Amino acid sequence: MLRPTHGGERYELTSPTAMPKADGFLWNQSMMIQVTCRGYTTSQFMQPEPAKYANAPNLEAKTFMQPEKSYYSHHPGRFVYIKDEETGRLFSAPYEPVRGPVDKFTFSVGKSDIKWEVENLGIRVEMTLSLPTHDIAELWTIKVANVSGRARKISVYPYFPIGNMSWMNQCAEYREDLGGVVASSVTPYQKAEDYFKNKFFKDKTYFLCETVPDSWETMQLAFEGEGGLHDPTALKEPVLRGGDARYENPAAAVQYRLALGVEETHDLRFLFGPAFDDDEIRKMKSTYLSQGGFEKSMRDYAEYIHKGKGCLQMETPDKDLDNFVNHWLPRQCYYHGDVNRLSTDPQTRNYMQDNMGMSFIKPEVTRHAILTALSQQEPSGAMPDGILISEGAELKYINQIPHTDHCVWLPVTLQVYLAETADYALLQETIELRDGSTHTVFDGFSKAMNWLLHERDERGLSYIAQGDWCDPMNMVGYKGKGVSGWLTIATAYALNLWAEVCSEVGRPEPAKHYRSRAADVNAVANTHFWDGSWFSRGITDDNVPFGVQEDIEGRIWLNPQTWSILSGAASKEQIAKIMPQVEEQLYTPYGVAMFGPPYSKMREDVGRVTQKYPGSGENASIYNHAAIFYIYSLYTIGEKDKAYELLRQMLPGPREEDYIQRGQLPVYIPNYYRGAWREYPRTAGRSSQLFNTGTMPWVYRCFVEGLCGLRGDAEGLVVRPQLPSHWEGIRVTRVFRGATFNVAIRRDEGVQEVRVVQDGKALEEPRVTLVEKGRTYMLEVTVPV
Ligand code: CEZ
Repeated sequence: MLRPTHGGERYELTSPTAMPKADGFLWNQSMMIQVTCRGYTTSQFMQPEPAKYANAPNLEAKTFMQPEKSYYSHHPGRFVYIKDEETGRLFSAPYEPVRGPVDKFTFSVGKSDIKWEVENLGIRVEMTLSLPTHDIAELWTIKVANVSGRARKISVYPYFPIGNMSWMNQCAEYREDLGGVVASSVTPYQKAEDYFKNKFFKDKTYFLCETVPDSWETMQLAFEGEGGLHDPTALKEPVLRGGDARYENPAAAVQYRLALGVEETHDLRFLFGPAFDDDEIRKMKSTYLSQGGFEKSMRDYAEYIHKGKGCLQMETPDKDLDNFVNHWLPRQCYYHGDVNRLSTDPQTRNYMQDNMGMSFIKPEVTRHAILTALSQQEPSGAMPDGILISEGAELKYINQIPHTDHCVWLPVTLQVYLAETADYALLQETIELRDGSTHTVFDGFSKAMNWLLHERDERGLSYIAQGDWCDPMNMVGYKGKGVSGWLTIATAYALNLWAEVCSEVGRPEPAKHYRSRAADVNAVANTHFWDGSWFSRGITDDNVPFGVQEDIEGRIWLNPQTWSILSGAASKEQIAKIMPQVEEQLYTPYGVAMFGPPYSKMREDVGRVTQKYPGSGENASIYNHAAIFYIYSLYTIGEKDKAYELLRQMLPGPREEDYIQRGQLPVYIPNYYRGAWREYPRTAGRSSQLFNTGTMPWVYRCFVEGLCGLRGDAEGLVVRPQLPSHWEGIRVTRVFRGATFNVAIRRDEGVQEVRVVQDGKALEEPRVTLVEKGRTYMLEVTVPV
């Protein structure tokens, strides 16, 4: 039903019904598209805010990308109907809208294209979707083949609904001069000043045909008629009516009447996308809409995607895991770091972490992001809720709600960047702030740390305001008093990380200062948050501790435990108490839950998080971002088996039941899998299908630094692998500071500690120093059993 193919370059699913929401996504710096195996599609482009060129048939609310999207029969999608002209029988590819059984089905997700192969009624349809590298458009190839062994007469009808473009103005017609359907609209607005903003919007949607069709229809209702989408009325006639749409929902439907000999094939190419005017449409057509244009574009795009291949390839006994790490993990990290989730004002914590992942792919991007973020720091040292990354951008949605954790992510990101690059010169760069004043990166970091220290109550606990890492935890501290257990502990961690950098750059005084402040913070965290067997999540405005033994819901939260391991707030003895509690209360067959038990109703002193559906979103799902923090912390204390076990659960499969339960291909990690495993086992494990998540850089980090143990420091590459104990050995190729390391790691009963032989010579300590750019190193590593 599901398998990797082409050496792991693709994943194929051979059923359209087993995992109906299974999907793939493509992106470039101006757009993204997510398509399901059945042909439903969500696409958007930036102008500069996200906009659509294929819409739902009703008025859609504008929002950010949501988890667990529902698809319905009229959902936007890209479809092809095939009609047997001799019998009148119909089917559609990929599967919707006809939904009839098909003889053969393959949905094949590649890194730079998505394909389907569908066979029915003796006709094979191959559909391929690709994107340009820079422009906004979809490149579609539709190939039909007669595999029935006799001559056939068929009609091929691509059907690309355009939906409700605007309540002010929308229409469509077939344009012979341009060679396709062009729908036009006016983005609705009311304020006069918006007219000037919207004036240059790409308000047209075009569907261009390389081969002139025999007929067309541009009005959705006329196409569908009374028959419904599974049996459209227009397809009953020999040809489409050639109608226009006048303030009616547009659709692009065209017909090709083909006579196909035995084994004969026919290739069709289409271009679908938004444009400002006819000139732009003409330009897109001449650039792309030809066999040569498609081939060139697909080569360029594949090259662009290939630039995100990352710094780690591994060969382990776990082939499915290798496949993910070698192919799909860097791709998803690259997506986040390269386009910042296609947002103009990414949340500061997301911006930092998405760019932290770029350290493993294109570290210069991380560097740039650190500088950009710091240039928006406030004079107080506070970081804003979002970072504005395009002209005219404004803080929207969640970025209008005050969250107090943003400064924490600065040293977290810096640590990964420095480990990868040792670029300590970054700290001496001068930053110009919004008010025109300047300071160095070093000072910016210190101010951010001072701000974290300042924003604490008389007990020394960090205020939460209307949220910390947990966005919807908005009512713990909205009256100004509530404090976050996690943030207090995370502050200690951030201070320690920063202290470490201070020492590395020869600044012992601040190093000492921040280290001792971190110790103070850890101490107060212990006084106020240690609840006997775990750390609580916080104390509300009304001085009520929560995430404690007495709580029936929201009793134990993962983040404070994780970060207490990282910050040093938890002693060895405490960790020994915490871990069994996490296992008992939070482990599920699909990974570790973010907290438990789920809230079943609003808790007004915790907030919106308690109103999410139990087991979904932040309400006690297996929220992978929180899970990966925990896994990372396990690697920092050498818990390699537990870390591996949880890391493995982050991926769907490899058992078939697991794939079906999660409903997702292992080509990305979603932001969550449903939790509430005890309460609602039927839905537990189900993927959110949302590929936007801060999880990815940490997953990368867990493989690089944890499992493979190949982390950089100021002098070179430290070797400290942490293989799960049932593995004999692995092979790794690690690209690091321009050099390539071919590493063979194996277990050996004879060694007490990690030993490294570099190009035949035993090293005194497990670290390669003076790494030379361009050189290839061979390392033989033995690790104790
Ligand atoms: O958003 C994510 C945020 O992008 O939720 C994380 C947070 O750390 C990330 O920065 C945990 O709260 O209800 C909400 O507002 C939610 O917070 C969501 O928007 C959530 C989405 O699932 C998007 O990924």
